[in-house]
Amino acid sequence: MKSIGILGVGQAGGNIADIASTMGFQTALINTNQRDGLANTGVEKKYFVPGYNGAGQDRSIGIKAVHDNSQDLIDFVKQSFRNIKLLLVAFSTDGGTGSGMSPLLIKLLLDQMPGTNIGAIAIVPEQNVLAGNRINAAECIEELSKIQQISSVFLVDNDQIRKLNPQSSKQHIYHSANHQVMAAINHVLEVTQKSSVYGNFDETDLMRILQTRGVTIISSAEITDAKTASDTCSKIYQSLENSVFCPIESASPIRAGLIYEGSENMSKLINVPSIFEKIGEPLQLFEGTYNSEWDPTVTIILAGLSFPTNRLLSLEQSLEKNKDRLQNLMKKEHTQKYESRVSWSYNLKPKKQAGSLSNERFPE
Ligand SMILES: Nc1nc2c(ncn2[C@@H]2O[C@H](COP(=O)(O)OP(=O)(O)OP(=O)(O)O)[C@@H](O)[C@H]2O)c(=O)[nH]1
Ligand SMILES: [Mg+2]
Repeated sequence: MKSIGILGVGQAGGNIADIASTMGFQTALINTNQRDGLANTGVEKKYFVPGYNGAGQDRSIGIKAVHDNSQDLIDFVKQSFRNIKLLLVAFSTDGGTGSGMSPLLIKLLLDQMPGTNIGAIAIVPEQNVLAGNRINAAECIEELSKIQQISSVFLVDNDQIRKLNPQSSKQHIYHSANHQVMAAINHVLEVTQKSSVYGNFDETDLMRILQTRGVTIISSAEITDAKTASDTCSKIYQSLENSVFCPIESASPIRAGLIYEGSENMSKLINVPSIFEKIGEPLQLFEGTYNSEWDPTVTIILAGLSFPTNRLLSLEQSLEKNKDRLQNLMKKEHTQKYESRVSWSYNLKPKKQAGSLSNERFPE
């Protein structure tokens, strides 16, 4: 049984939980919309919030759904996962259900499941989403970043997939992002089950890293073509740049993991100080070295990173730029009306037909 559980909230969260099920993770999902959740056939345990039919991108509906059903939600989560060391709550930050429910739900679960570490897999939307989605994402990420006891937050960046495949369909971007994040987490968890005489990276090491509060990123670099230690460093940086996660912006991991799988010969090209020269030396580093005949690969886990201000600023900037127009749009919803230029003609209608609905425009 894997020691990490995946709880999907909302449609994107359910899709991630679905993929996690195929990899053997314990999974469950929560949604306000039954139809969305039922499509995730790989996930057996499902909770549909009674009386709701989606949140229509309105975070306050997601928040209310948690407030009104908190005990049932907590019971559902407790019953759904057995002996896990880390629960990752997966959701998109820019819809209504996952974005509204998840930060509050994580806070409740941290209170009610004291022995379990709880982190998040939060999806950051593409650049081309509209204002309402950007507002949701900004609010959700701010709330998430303020949770005191939270473990790793993985920020899955849909834009990263778009960057590498500009012509892709939305479905392809979503599927690819979901698959890559779960494959990355699955890979580091599976490494902890292998044994090595050279240096084991065990489950305690992994949990120590993933318990760290802040943003976490995992990436793997294949180093077959590397000739020097500096080539290896470049390949690692490149893999961090192109991973499914928001790229790192500031050199400040608190804890890190470095896993090498490959031939002994190639392992000579790994120079730890030079790898961390640019990234910044962490407080603790957990290493694992595994001999294998596969292509030599270096996997790096960086935890305790800061939230990527520039990436999030790029989401917020267009709101800032259009502030007046957006405020006017909001005002318009309540003030707009149509004034006919032929209102003088209303008096021409015969009085009798006005019936009981006659109003001041049609005085008796
Ligand atoms: N990576 C990824 N992103 C997704 C997926 N599905 C939706 N998204 C993203 O999530 C946003 C929509 O969020 P949903 O998860 O559908 O929203 P929800 O939580 O179900 O909330 P409501 O539909 O408003 O009730 C989109 O704008 C995308 O950014 C997915 O499967 N994978
Ligand atoms: Mg939905």
